[in-house]
This record gives sequence, C-alpha cells and structure tokens, in this order.
Amino acid sequence: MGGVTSTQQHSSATGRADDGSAQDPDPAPEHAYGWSWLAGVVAGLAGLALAELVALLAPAGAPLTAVGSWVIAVAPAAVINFGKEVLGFADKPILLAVVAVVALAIAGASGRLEYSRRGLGAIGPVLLAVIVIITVSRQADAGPLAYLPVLVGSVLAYLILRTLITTLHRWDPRKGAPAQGNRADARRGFLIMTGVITGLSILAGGVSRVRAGATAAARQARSRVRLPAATTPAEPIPEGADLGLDGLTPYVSDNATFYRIDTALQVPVVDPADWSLTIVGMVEREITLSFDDVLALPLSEHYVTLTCVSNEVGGNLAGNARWLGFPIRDLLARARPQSGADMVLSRSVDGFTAGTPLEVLTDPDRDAVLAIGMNGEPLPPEHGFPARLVVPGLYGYVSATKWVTELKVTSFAEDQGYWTPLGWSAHGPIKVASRIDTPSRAVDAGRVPVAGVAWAQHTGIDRVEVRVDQGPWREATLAETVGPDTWRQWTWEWDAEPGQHQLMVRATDADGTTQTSVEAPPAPDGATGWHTVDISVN
Ligand SMILES: Nc1nc2c(c(=O)[nH]1)N[C@H]1C(S)=C(S)[C@@H](COP(=O)(O)O)O[C@H]1N2
Ligand SMILES: [Mo]
Repeated sequence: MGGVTSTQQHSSATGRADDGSAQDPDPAPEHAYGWSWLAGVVAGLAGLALAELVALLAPAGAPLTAVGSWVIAVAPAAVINFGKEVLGFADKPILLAVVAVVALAIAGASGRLEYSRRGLGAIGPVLLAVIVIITVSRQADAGPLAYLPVLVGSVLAYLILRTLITTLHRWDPRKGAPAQGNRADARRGFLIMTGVITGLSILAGGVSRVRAGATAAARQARSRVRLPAATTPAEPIPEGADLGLDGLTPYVSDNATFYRIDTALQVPVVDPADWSLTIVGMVEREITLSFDDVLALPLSEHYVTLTCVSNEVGGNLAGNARWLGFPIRDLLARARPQSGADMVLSRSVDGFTAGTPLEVLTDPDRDAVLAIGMNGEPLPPEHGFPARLVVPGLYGYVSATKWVTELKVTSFAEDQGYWTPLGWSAHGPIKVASRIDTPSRAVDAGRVPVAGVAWAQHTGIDRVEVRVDQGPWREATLAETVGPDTWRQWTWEWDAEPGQHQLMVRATDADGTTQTSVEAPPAPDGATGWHTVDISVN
C-alpha cells in the first residue's frame, strides 16, 4: 500500500515538473490582486448566506432585510417614489440586490486588504457587522437571538477569507511560496475551495430566501386578519384583580413575553388560506373548517391561565390571556362522537399531538375553545397562529395544541399524545400551585409587601397562606379574579426584622385541597411542594 502511494505521489510530482513552464501559474501581480478580490467576495457571500440561513430562527436578524428596511426608512421620498413608480413590484428585490452587491464589494476590498497584510481584511466583516447590528436593532421584533446571524456570518466570512488568502499566498511566488509542486497544489486548492464555497453559499442563500419568502407571506397574511368582535365578550376584569405591585406578575400576561413551549425547532408558519381543521375518527360525520369558516362562527372570549407541566415549584411557565375562540364542544357536537370514544387526539401541523379527555371537551360548564385570538390580536405565530386549543384546567401538553389542524375522536386505549410515551402521564389536570413573586432579594427592615400568584384552574383558589421561618401560617389577602379559570394575585404584609428569613407559601383550592408539602419533580404529572424563598433583611 505504502509503495503504491509513494509511486503515485512521485509520478504526479514529476509530471508537473516535466511541463512546468506551461502549467506554472506564477501569477502576475494583477492576477493575484484579482484572485484576492474574488476570495473576499466568496468569503462575503458565504458569510451572508450563512447569516440569512441562521436568520430563519430569528427573522428580525436577517441582514439583507434589516439593512433594506433601514435604507427605505432613510431614503428621500423622491427615491422611494422612483422605486415604486419605475420599478413597481420589483422594487424590493432590486433594493435587496443593490444592498447585497455593495456588501460584496466591501467584502471583495477586504480580500485585497488581507492579501497585502494579514488581519487587515477583518475591516470589511467588522464594518458590515456593525452596520447590520445597528439596522437589526431598529427592527421592532429584534430579541437577543436576532444578533446571532450577523455574528455567525461575519466570523465565518473572516475565517474563510483567511484560509483563502493563506492558500493564495502559497500560490504566489512573490509571497515566498515554496517549491513549484506545492504552488500548483495551492492553486488547485484555491480554485476548488472558491468553487465549492460559492456553490454551497448559493444553495444556502437560495434555501433561506425561499423559506424566508414563505415566512414573510404568512406573516403578512396574519397582519391582514381582522378578528371579528366576540359575540359573547369576556367577563370584564374586576377592579382590584391586578394589584400593580412592584415585582408582582401582572394579572394578564403580554403576548410578547408569554411563556413558550414548542417541540418544533422552528416556529411553524401557516398561511390561514392553506389552513383547515378536520374532525375525524370515531364520529358520525367528519367535518372540515377553513379559517374563514371559523371567522364566521359566533365567537366568545375567555380569560384562561395556561400552565406547563414542566413548571418547577416557583417557576414561570404559566401565563394568563384573553382567548377569542369557538367552543370545542359545539364543534364536536356537529361531528357527533360515537360511543366508546373517550379522548380527542389533537394534531399540529408540526406533528405534535395532545390527548384530551372527550368528557372535558364536551363539558357544558368548561370553556374549552378553538382559539384564534390572544389578548385582542390574532394568535402570535409563536402561540399557534392561525388556531390552537385552550382548555381550562389541563396542563398544556395534554390540551393546548398550537397550529392545530386535526381533531381525532378516539380512545386512551387506542392512542396517545406526543409526551406520553416519553414518560409523562396520559392525563394532566393542573395541580393547585402558588408562587412568591416579591420580595425576591434583600429588603430593608420594616413593612414589606409579600405578593405572588396562585392557581388551580377551573376549580379556583380559595385561600393562600404565608409563613415566616416555619412559624404559624398567616392568611394572605386574595385579589379579585375573573373566575376560577385564571390565576389569582395575593398579598400579605410582613413586618420584616433584620436577619436571614425564609418565606413559604401554600394555596388551597375551592374544593378544599391544600397544596402538599411533599416535593415532587415535574415528571410525570406536575411538580408539588411549597415555594420557599430566602430573604436577607437589612
Ligand atoms: N404544536 C405544539 N403545540 C403545543 C406544544 C408544542 O410543543 N407543539 N406544547 C404544549 C405545551 S407543553 C404547552 S405548556 C403549551 C404552551 O403554550 P404556549 O407556548 O403558547 O405558552 O402549548 C402546548 N401546545
Ligand atoms: Mo407544557
């Protein structure tokens, strides 16, 4: 084996030496400069393509769109009108193309700089990264993740540039390149790398444009949705449901900060025009509804607090919103479930499923809805646009299917939801829980308001008690609430004396069940134990 390899190497080296004068690249300076520009452009293209690809996770961080929107914002009206009138529908793609060409020109110049002096080529990626970071920060929906694409992209661009320029130096005799054979290898390496990286970048860029185009279209479709007014509006929030204390969780959660649990790597984007809900399985009549069908139904609004089974004692995986939707029991009544069915397996476009007791969904006293609105807006994409289920009293994993597209009437014997084979209980009623939101750190001695939230969805909270340092339980004051399906704020005045203290809370539901002190982890059916915080009082 070794002999064969060495012979091959030998003959190939000889082959090159034989007709070396014809094949020796020996680039003249103009050519080397040209190749260095090309290296810069290719590295820039790779960085841009990767950034656009990563931006599929955080659309606000898509560099071309961010810079393009900024250009539109600062361009004089005359230029914008020229774009609209002369270029018409093509104005946006042309703008993005111009931005891309300018960026690649800067990247090309960086290649030339890196060729003359190692490290100098970082100027381009850094400059472009700064511009993109500034323009991304202007995007309304830019979270921390929105800066990831530009960081990953610019780092990759510079790494590729360095590699290409190093190879180019090995090819160039004036850069102290070694023997001719190695120069020929370097030349081949440079050309192959340039070609492969360009190909991959075009592929990645194409994929991300197609996907981003679909996302943008669906987001636009969402922005065009006009929710009808509720035929049955929600109960008004009573005065005094939100105590407005510093550090206390608001009674109604913001859509933007509402907790999120998804098994999907990417938020599914569904165009409502392509969406439908089908009721299948053990039913007398299969039915299918389009989004317009749902909009035409008499809708009602309900405040319901969602909770995740994975919430630890004292955790934040719960949120309260006003949901606009249609009662699932009325949908099921149209499909007429057959006897023997005891479960509805709801399925999402992303493959997630939840198994919900049929009895809960058909209960005339429980407002389980097919929801399309959240706090007065169409569902945010992250929370299931265009439609999801909301079922008071059950953990989300057995009830709250987002991007829901099918309800299969079936049985627990026959089917199971996504999480059940992974070690979670098939049934998931929410356990009574309470949490201390404030204080959460050191306080000054004296009167200190202790406050938090407690929930026992669908049963309701009757009592919350607090105790200090294992002392007697003291009854907290409960805030008002819309009803039993939401959490309730509570507060208690503490005469805090200097030193280290421990605060504990427990709640009792309207059935008289008090939270158990027995500590259990979230799996398989929800955590238990009393939330405890250690506070130093100065
Ligand atoms: N399609 C889909 N729906 C889903 C989930 C999911 O991963 N995929 N998670 C469920 C779980 S575990 C919970 S707690 C709630 C969370 O809803 P939210 O993300 O709107 O707060 O959604 C439920 N619906
Ligand atoms: Mo969950």
